[in-house]
Amino acid sequence: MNVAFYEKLWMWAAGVLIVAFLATIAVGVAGSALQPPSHVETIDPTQVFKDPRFAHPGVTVDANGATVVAFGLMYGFTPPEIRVPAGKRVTFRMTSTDVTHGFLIVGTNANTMLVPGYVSQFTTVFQRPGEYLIVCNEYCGLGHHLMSAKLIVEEAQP
Ligand SMILES: [Cu+2]
Repeated sequence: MNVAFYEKLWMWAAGVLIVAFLATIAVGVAGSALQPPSHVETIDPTQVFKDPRFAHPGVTVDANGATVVAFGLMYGFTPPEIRVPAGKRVTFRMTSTDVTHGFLIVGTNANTMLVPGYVSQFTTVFQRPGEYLIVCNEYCGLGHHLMSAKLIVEEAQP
């Protein structure tokens, strides 16, 4: 079979691009710990306040790390201030009571959507103590720009 030089060149170029695109996924997963959601958990968005999983929003700390239970609603996060220990595994469990919101902790790799009807969960570790801004990064309505919260990463007790 006779394949023209330029056709071969473009086929190789396309092959190299495919490998490059797959490599960016591999680098994202291995290097930056970017992962798709690990599980699917549903919730009735009209019953979030009554649901036992979200009845007590806040932080629970135990020997393995911390669990944060929170939800987004127009136009804020509950709780508005979250305190977690530095250097420990922190699992966030969140949902929305109304429309789709975003949950981005600025300057970290913590970033998820809060979709009504679903529980968003991810685990991360905050190494640097300090104060971090949490913003909604999914346009959710007229008060979207007001929707923020605070994450305080506290130095681990010696
Ligand atoms: Cu929002």
